[in-house]
Amino acid sequence: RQVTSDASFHSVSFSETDHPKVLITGGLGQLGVGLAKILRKRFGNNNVILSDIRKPPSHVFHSGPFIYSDILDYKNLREIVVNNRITWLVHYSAVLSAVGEANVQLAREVNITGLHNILDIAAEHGLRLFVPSTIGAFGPTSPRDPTPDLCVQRPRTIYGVSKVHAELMGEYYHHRYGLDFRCLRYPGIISADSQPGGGTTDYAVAIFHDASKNGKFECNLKPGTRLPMMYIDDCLRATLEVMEAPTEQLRMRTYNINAMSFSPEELAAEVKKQIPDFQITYNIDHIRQAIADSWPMNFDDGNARNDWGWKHDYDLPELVTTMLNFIGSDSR
Ligand code: AKB
Repeated sequence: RQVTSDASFHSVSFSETDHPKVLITGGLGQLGVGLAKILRKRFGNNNVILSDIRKPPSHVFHSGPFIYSDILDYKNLREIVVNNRITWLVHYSAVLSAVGEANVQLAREVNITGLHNILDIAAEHGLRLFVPSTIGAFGPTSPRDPTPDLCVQRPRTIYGVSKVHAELMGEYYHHRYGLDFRCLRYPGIISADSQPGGGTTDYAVAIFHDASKNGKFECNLKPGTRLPMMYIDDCLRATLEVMEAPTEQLRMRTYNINAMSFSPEELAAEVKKQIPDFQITYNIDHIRQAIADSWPMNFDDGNARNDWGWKHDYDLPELVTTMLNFIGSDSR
């Protein structure tokens, strides 16, 4: 706060430092545009900058600040942080699980080298840094039902390895340099108006589009493959909440968050309640199946609930109703 005064009265006006100035990397992925929307509502349109290396669609370009930023280009990143007086950085650039297995070099570059740039810039400029981790940071030797925050983490994907690396590096920078690092392990995120790209949980988004358009869906995971999942609104709210949480509430710097767990056959049964003719068939993608079989089935997020009050709004029935309504109204 800045206290301003003139001859006749004292008034308190809010300086720009009352609101964080946020940069979101990887802003054109599944989550960036949605996060920008809720952060802009809270902190003002001009205080939230979306960035990516791709050209934004016109509705994104016209809805608020957008800039080119390549996380592999340290100088470019530093220039953006300095010129825009950034105070919070949300680091959404990442190559996801299935695409990572098809292109290990790219995943290593973006998810590990890119993260090093982000950590150094954030530490150098005193930023509050959010980096998402994932259920994919666990592996076949982790307890899978449920998976607690602290347990064996030996993932078998480059995506998972890079995310364990991000968790450990962020926590190391926090302890060593005082970096305000905050990290949530997301489950599979389900969204209607943005597409995931190259993940193992993507089927749980595609099913709604195909069910709504064609009344059928070919699933690339086996019927009984149970994975933790969350509706995007819960995920974005959790992200804002952990970013705003007072430091003293954060007993840890990396938390599991969860909403529900289901398998393709359970999801299909719920869709069928609203589209009775809906048919699901299975054509297994063996790479994705092996990944899913090594991931948590249920996710224990008790620490997030106790420490900073995490609570999800959407269970499976609300998720299905919301998704089908959204997609249905969009195509009408
Ligand atoms: C993926 O499937 O790779 C992601 C994730 C769960 O991190 N959606």
